[in-house]
Amino acid sequence: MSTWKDRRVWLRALTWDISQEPDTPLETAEEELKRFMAVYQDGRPVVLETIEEMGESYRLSQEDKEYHITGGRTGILYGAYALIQALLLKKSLPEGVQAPCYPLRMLNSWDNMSGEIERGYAGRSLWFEGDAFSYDPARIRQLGRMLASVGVNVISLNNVNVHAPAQGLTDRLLPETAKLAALLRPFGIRIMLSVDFSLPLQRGLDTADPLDPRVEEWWKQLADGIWEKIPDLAGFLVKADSEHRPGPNAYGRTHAEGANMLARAVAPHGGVLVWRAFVYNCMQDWRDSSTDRPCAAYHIYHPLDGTFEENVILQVKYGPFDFQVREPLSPLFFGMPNTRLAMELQLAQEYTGQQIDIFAMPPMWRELFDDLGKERIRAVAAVSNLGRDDCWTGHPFAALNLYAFGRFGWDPDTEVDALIRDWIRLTYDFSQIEDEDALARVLQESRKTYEKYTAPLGLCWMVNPNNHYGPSPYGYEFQAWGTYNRADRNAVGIDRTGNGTGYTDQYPAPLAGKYADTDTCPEELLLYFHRLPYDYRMKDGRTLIQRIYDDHFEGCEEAERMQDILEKLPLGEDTTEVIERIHRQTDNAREWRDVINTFFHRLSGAEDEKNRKIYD
Ligand code: GCV
Repeated sequence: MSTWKDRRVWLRALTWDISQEPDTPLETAEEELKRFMAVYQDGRPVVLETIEEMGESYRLSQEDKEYHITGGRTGILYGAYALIQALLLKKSLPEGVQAPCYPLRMLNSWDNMSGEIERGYAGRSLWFEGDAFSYDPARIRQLGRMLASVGVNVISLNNVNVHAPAQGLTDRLLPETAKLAALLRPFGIRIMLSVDFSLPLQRGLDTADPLDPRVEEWWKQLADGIWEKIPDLAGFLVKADSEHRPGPNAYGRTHAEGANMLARAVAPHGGVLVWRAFVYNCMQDWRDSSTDRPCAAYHIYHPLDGTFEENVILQVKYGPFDFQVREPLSPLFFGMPNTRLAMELQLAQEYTGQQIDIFAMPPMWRELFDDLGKERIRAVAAVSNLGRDDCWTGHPFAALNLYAFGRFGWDPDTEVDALIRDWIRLTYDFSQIEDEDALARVLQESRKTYEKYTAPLGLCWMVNPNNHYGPSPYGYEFQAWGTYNRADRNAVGIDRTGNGTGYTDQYPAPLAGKYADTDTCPEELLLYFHRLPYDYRMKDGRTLIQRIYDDHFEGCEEAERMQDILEKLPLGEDTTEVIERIHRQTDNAREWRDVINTFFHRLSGAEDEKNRKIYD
């Protein structure tokens, strides 16, 4: 028996332990359907037919007396979960062949082997503790179900900041790494490992120079050994020359030279080399206003477009800063047409409420994908929000973000309201449609609310340094991280147009112009791109400072209204957790409102037109 409480997460009818230890996705599909149909009882058997060439795709059909699933090796399992969800949601079966938009749909865990998770808000690691593997296999299979049921197909196990103990995953602990991979394999999930670029140095070589043939040979041998034990390992994930991690720059080599050397080592095994583009100067002098962090990645990578090996994937965070509440798409998505790109999202709510405050991400992703156009990327990745807590995601509602990530990876045209409602219906037993409507509205609006009471208009970074929760308007202002608002008594923001840091010029023509002009720049991003005086007139005639005050008062009121709504909802076993967290959220919202409003009031001296309470 497992010791954790079996919370339904979203497939509420699938509450059994998957104790049969299936060997293949087909066996998993058979087992899940057998059990589900015993509960569902519509009397129709399910006929499964595997057609290897269909890969991850599937087709569902319903005959008079039976259901049919035709699919490839993993497609058959995706088909099984799709059938179960359609029946649970009382939806008609999808027509025609269903295939994922992106072949790689990756979850990145930032788990340290100590058991701590960097930026983890749902308890400790699901598989590491005390510098060793430590897990309940039944829970790992539940994880497999959860991910496979929405089509996630790769999970990286260890933090991209590879600390010393995790280096053992590729040698001393390799047999155990392989065991965990075997547990996830029947769910069509392949594992990936984060590796340290300087690993050859730790293991006896005197260099990690990517152009030294000994280094390339060393990585080849390492890869051969790993793939011998884990033949379907998805690949390596690398954070190099980023926030003090080692990388090719130490040897005067480019990121392409570094990534390509590793890519050649993993290529014979069909592996990919995922190279993160999160590179900037984290030792900046705040006095230096000519260096602008959002410009950094484009400067480094744009000239390298077209020079990466076929199996390199450049993983780019959605915005050029770092998972802020609102950012424009990174210009790299438009400036690397000859490079395979992955868009990196962050389910872990580092800057978005830490799984205490509600922040449903699908509305934000809808905007990102609409701006992006789905063809510009080849893969999606998301930093995991999972942990050992009973409900997996800290806040029970945060499970929506993982569910939605899988759905977007499969189909980036996913419609948000329908998706949110599917998740609600798979998770809660509401008998009144009003309750579903109320929760759907809370989730839909949650990001706007959070944005209003924290740092609206693209301001970013007014968080407490280090832990990134709660307000601190000058917290990062005199630091080395390159994240400044430069608020003074007259104005706030940074001019990132051609007259300023030139950042807007990194975008292609229509976008560059749109962002550079205050008239056409989306208001939500105004202070991301522009430095403006407090008496600047917004489109609706309000002054900028009034808009800042209004947003903070409104955001806080909205959070308080959310609390009233949630207190009346029949959330079953999630009630205590949700109520406890919404109280913390409203406290947080009040703190943000008062700190930010007071900050700008003191600087600008401008009074609130509505005479609400702003502290001196
Ligand atoms: C894993 C931000 C986070 C770090 C994280 C880093 C990254 O800076 O605060 O915790 O490190 O992003 O994405 O590599």
